[in-house]
Amino acid sequence: MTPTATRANNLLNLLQKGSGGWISGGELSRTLGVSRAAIWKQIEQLRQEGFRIEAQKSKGYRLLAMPESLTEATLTTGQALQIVGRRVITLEETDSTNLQAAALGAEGEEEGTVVFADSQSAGKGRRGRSWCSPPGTNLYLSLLLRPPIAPWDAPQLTFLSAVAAARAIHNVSRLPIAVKWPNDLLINGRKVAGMLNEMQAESEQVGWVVLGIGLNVNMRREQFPEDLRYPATSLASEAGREVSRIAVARELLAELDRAYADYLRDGFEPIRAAWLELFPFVERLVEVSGAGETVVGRVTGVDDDGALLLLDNNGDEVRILSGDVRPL
Ligand code: BT5
Repeated sequence: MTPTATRANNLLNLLQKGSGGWISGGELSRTLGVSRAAIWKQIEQLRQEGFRIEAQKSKGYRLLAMPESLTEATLTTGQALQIVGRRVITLEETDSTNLQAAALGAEGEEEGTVVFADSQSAGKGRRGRSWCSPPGTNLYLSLLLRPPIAPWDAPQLTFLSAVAAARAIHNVSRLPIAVKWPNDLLINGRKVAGMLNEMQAESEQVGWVVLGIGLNVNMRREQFPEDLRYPATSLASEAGREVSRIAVARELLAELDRAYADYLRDGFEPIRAAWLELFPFVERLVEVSGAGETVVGRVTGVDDDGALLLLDNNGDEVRILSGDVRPL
C-alpha cells in the first residue's frame, strides 16, 4: 500500500469513528499530523473513490456513505480486526478465490489474509461441482488461516465459517437463517450460501486452511442456473430489497475474526453449540442418503471431526461422514 493510501485510510478511520458526526478540520489535522490543506486533498481523493463526505466551513467534515465497491478501505476501515482481514486483497475477476488463497498459503502468506473477487470464472463447489459467480452482485471470498490443530479437526472450521456467516447475515438483514449439514446456509429452505474449505497438512498438523464462502447477496431469481441441485436464493430476494454487499462483507470479516479468536481460546465446543442452534433437525428423525446407502435415525449432534451423529432404530450411534439429510 502506498503511504498516501495509508494516510487516507487513517483519515477514513477517523471519519468512520465519528459515526456520521462532524469532525473539524483542525482536529483531523492535529490527530494525523498533517496540514489542513493536506486533509482537504485527501478528502477530495476519497470523494473521487466514491465516498460521500460532506464539508462545512464551520463544522468540518462528516462521512455520509461509503462506495459499494469492494476495496480494502471499504471493507476494513474503522473495524477492529485482530487476525481475519489483517490483509485484504480485492480482485475484479479471478478463477477462484480458493485457488488464489491456497497459492498464497503455499507461498508462506501469514494467516488472516482474505481474498475477495467481484466475479469468478471457475468458482468451485465441492467434489468438482461449480459455483455460479456473476459480477457485481454477490460475495465470493476465501480466508487463509493457520490454526494450530490436527488435520482431522479441520472440518470444525467449516462449522466456524457457517456460524460466522449466519451471524453476519442476521446482523445485516435479520432474516431467519438455518444451517444445512455440513456446509450450506439456507433461508426459508433455499440455499443462500455455500462453504468450501480446503487445507494443506503434514501428518499431525495443519499447514494452512482456506475457508471459501460464496454468499448470494443481490442475485435475482432469473440469474440462477436452471440445473441447481437445491433451490437457491439471495438476501435481496428474501428481504425484498437491495442489500449492501459492503455491509454484509464488513460484518462477515468482523464475525469471522471474532469466531476465530474464540475458537483459538475456547476450542470447538461453543462453535458446535452455536451451529446446532441453527440446525433445524436436532432431536428429529431424518433420512440420510448418499453413497448408495440410506440411514434413518434421530439427530443427536455433530462430532469433533464434523460427522453427523444419529441414533438409529436399534439405539446404536451412527456417524455420517457425507450425504443429504432429509427430515422424516
Ligand atoms: C458449495 O458447494 O456450496 C461450496 C461453494 C463455495 C463457493 C465459494 S465462492 C468463494 C470460494 N471460491 C471458490 O472457488 N469457491 C468458494 P456444493 O455444496 O458442492 O454446492 C455446489 C452446488 O450448488 C452446484 O452444483 C449448484 O447446484 C449449486 N450452486 C451453484 N452456484 C450456486 C449459487 N450461487 N447459489 C446457490 N447454489 C449454487
